[in-house]
Amino acid sequence: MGPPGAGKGTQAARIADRYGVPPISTGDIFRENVAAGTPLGTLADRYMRAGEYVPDDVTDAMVSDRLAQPDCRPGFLLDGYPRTLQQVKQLDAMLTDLDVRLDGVLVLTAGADELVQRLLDRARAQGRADDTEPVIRRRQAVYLQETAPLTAEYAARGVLAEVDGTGRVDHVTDRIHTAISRLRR
Ligand code: B4P
Repeated sequence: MGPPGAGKGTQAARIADRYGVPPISTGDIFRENVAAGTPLGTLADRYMRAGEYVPDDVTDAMVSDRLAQPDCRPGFLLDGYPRTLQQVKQLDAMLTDLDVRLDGVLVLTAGADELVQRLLDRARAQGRADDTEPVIRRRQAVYLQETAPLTAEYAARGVLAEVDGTGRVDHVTDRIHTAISRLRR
């Protein structure tokens, strides 16, 4: 978890590689569907361009299908899911069905202005449709309202680790490995 631009996608690829599990990014799956012009992509594109979350029922069904695939059997790393309380409930149900335990939840943190700058830099490099300043500010507001409160839920379960997402990418990765070692103890 973490606000837009905190480094979720960047770090998820590295961590998943280290543990030999697939990184499952809801944002990436939506963008793949947009690029392929599927009905799911057409729907998701509307929300993403506005900086809003894609509706829970659509997102939950997509994640459920993905987790049922054989490459997820040894475990998986979720990037950007769950983002709402409803998604937390649905994920709990999916994990129960799969007989899988949630090992931990990592939250990457960084200041709002640094995050906007990162995303504007990415806009220049990659031209993502939702990386314009007004949409970035909206994504930050949605995160604060919908997703930030989930950390209290996971902290109460004793599975949460907050990780400083600022500084060099390698240093953030090192901090994440330390946090994972603590969670596994
Ligand atoms: P995401 O794709 O998850 O987009 P994001 O929040 O911006 O995270 P991302 O992974 O791209 O950014 P990262 O921090 O890695 O979601 C996009 C949209 O999809 C959402 O707004 C929503 O509409 C929809 N969606 C996704 N999941 C959903 C769900 N569960 N429910 C409903 N809707 C959902 O990287 C940002 C930039 O920072 C990169 O350019 C990177 O190079 C840079 N960076 C990373 N680490 C850095 C560091 N340490 N220093 C400097 N730069 C760094």
